Amino acid sequence: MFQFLSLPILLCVVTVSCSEIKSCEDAQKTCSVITCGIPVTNGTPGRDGRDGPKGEKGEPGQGPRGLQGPPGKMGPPGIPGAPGLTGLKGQKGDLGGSSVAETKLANLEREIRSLKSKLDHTQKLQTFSLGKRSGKKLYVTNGEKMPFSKVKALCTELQATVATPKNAEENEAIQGVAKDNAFLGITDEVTEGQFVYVTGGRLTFSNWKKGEPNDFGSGEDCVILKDDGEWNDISCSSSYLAVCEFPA
Ligand code: FUC
Ligand code: CA
Ligand code: CA
Repeated sequence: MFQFLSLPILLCVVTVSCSEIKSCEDAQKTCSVITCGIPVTNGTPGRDGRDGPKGEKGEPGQGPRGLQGPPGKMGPPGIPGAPGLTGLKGQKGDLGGSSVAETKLANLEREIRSLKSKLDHTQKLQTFSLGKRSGKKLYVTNGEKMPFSKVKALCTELQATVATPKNAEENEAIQGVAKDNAFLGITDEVTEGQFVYVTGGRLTFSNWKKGEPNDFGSGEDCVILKDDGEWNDISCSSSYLAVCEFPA
């Protein structure tokens, strides 16, 4: 809506659309077709013209600020920045400010590391000196002869079992270790004539000499590996070589 102009300024009627209405002279400069006339008397005001075009955005108002809207959606991640500068050198540690318990613990830990290292070296040396082969059982003898009960006790003490060949290769390995007749971990003490492993289970391999086992004399419930590799049942109270077996 615009205001009407009063005399002596000429009335102005815009007959073709014009961006803005000022005085008649101004209107003539800017509008395509302008008709001007000299008014005689003030007539009755005309009807309101049509709404003009939307004005430019105004300055921010003076009133109280509205409430802050909710946060917008998170934008995409930015490009990673360049690495930061190297930090400053840290402070020097305290000079032996440890407690008595901490010192003892540190000494014990050092001792454990040392013992582990020595044990590892000893085990390697033993494996080498006994000719231990990877994946193969290890047979060890102290060269002493004793009754079967003593052999069992000795091997148990060593966390081992009495040498027990489960195939020809193992039979030969024990033969190589024992330079004389040696007890095997096999007996028929529980059921006469039924030889079993002392660790449990029926035999899966045997190498009896011809005519053996014969349970000779007052009875023979233990087994020896002879120097030729063959087996004979023999009295458990007789003394023969002790050979212990360690797992593969
Ligand atoms: C054979 C063997 C016996 C014993 C005897 C002297 O009869 O079977 O075990 O060794 O000889
Ligand atoms: Ca027997
Ligand atoms: Ca016999």
